[in-house]
Amino acid sequence: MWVKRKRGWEIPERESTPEAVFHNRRALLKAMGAMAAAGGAGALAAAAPAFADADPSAGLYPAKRDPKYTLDRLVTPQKLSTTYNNFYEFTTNKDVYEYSDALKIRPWTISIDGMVEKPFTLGIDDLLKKVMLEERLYRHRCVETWSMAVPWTGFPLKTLVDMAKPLSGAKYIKMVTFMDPKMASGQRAFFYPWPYIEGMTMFEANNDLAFLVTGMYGKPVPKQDGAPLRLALPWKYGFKSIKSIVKFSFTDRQPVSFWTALQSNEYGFWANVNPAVPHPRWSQATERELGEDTRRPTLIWNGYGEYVATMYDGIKGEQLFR
Ligand SMILES: Nc1nc2c(c(=O)[nH]1)N[C@H]1C(S)=C(S)[C@@H](COP(=O)(O)O)O[C@H]1N2
Ligand SMILES: [Mo]
Repeated sequence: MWVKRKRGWEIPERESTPEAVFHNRRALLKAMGAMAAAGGAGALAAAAPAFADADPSAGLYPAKRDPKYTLDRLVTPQKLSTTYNNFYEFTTNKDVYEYSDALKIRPWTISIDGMVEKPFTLGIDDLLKKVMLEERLYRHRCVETWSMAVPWTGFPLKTLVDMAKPLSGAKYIKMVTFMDPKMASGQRAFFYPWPYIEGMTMFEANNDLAFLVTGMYGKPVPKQDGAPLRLALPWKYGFKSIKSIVKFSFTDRQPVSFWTALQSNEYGFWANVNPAVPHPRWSQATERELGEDTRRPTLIWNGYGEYVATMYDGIKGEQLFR
């Protein structure tokens, strides 16, 4: 796929959610007073046709940007990051947005179970009431060598870990995507180990950078990008950032992910970004930023070493970069 960047999309990172839009939307919401959910969503949809879905959480966006997370490149045009996707539940091609409308995002129940004080479930809108949303600019590096830089909205994964009250023996979190082959045609392909699963250590989950995403570009996250709840682990290859999560299980056993189950010699548990360690079938030295025509060098830990590198100091004899 090739898309030429349009001039109008070349916005500096600080303007990706312009103040003006922020204030206008606030004013709009205020003017509507104690608006009915449907009316509010309708008004927002009118203001943002690309996200014209009646989403009951629409009024929570945009959230305040956390200035700690900066980029070394322009924000990827929304048009590109929402039309070039990986979401095998719907298609193995990049035009996921053509199919992902089928994803039903309400009601959406999330289970927290395994090695926790007391397992529980909660709806996405209840979860959204319990957390403080913020916006972060993050880079994303797919193992296939394309990359992007996006303004995610969400909350630290650590917030959910704290809510879950894990037992001291819990060493990992296993995360699971919805399973509904009637809704998601890709899940009818029996040779894939559905449902999509990912995992990380508790140490990684509590890292500042580990972020649960509910929004993108100052609006609820679109279906093709993993609505209503997906992960962003920017120092790891993109496949670790599991979409449309329905379950978090705390465990003392290293989870086997979807990709590891499918092809363990190519996709391992750690999957940290490293330009010096090639994929068995291609180099990881450079990347193609969506919308750009020259490739960039890939950075170790995808440029996030200052946040994450020390977590791996004690880990010896493991394939940390695949
Ligand atoms: N459930 C699920 N999560 C998933 C995937 C998937 O196919 N299914 N693809 C992964 C891959 S390979 C990448 S690169 C990112 C892509 O996220 P994006 O489409 O929002 O850019 O999602 C990850 N999460
Ligand atoms: Mo990916």
